[in-house]
Amino acid sequence: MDKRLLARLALSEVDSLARAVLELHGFSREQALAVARTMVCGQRDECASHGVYRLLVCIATLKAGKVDPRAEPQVHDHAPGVVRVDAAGGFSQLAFDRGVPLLRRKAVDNGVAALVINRCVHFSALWVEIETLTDLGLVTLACNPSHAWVAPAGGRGPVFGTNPIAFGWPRPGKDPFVFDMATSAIARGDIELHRRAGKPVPLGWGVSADGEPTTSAEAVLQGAMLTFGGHKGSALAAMIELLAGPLIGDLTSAQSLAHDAGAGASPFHGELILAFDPRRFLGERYEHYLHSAETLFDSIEQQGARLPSARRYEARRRSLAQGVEINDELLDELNALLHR
Ligand code: NDP
Ligand code: PYC
Repeated sequence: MDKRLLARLALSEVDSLARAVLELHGFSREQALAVARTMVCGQRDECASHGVYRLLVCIATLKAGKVDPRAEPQVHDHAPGVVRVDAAGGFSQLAFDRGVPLLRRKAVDNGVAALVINRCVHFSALWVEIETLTDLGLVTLACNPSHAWVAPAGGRGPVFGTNPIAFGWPRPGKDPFVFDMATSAIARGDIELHRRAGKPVPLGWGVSADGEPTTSAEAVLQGAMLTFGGHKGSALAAMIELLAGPLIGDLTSAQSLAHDAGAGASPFHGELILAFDPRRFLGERYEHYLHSAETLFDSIEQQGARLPSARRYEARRRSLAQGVEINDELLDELNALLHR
């Protein structure tokens, strides 16, 4: 059992802490706001691997000289259905925020549109972006590579990133249907958290550097992670490398790791976000087919199965009412970042 002490903080306190650390270390106000928001959302929804723990990673990435804290993303109207945002070496969040208005216009005009983010440093959970777009009534799909940490099915050496893929479906009057998953058995952030807590990982998350199954978090971090679902996760991971790498003129996970050159910073690559406007697809049939979707969700829940993100939404309601817990050790490390 984890015996560490937990401190309870209001979400506003977590946000102030994250922004203060980022601004103190030289992030522009806009960058700090956008980056802090993702972490606070992660902590709020009890997604510890992408919560405020990531502040440590952000500052380590900055100190390694691998992110521009004052980057000004540039939005380009690339094609009738494509918005391209050059993140200019900054974190992905502000680039995403800057691209959303044009993406929305294009999706509404065309039915479908793509937002391509190039040259971003990336660490966030994708559902934060997905929910921004489902809130606008758009069906959304997003994916990106990371660093080459994951072995292909049948292999034993890292080729793929942890390559998340996320999908969102707006449900008027209800929380959206959202799934967001790494194509590795688990996000690398979770293995890092196991290592920090001195806890073993389940078999199946990864192999040691000599390709042997292991429950040691450290050995997996030094060796290779495994894909989820064997060859199926492996194929999806390869697809994400292609869609959010060469297709958008950006780096694969192997190239991102080479760019890192041992610095241990967050990955540097691109991201692809697709947005579909169901009203443009369906016209007068919109209400009818939205109802079909609700029938699908009902038939899942009526069996006692839960929808993806249901855990998150419950955590969110709890956190909004009661604040969030952060273990003392992490809180001390975060507070230490307030003294440069
Ligand atoms: P999980 O395996 O914990 O969850 C994946 C998805 O499955 C979630 O939507 C989750 O919903 C859902 N889910 C889990 N259990 C069930 C269940 N029993 N029934 C129905 N749905 C379920 O997450 P991962 O470890 O794969 O990924 C964690 C996060 O890491 C993601 O947000 C991802 O974006 C992020 N990530 C980011 C990367 C990056 O490069 N930026 C790289 C890799 C990961 P719920 O949350 O409600 O449990
Ligand atoms: O947890 O795998 C991960 C991850 C990679 C980049 C950001 N998160």
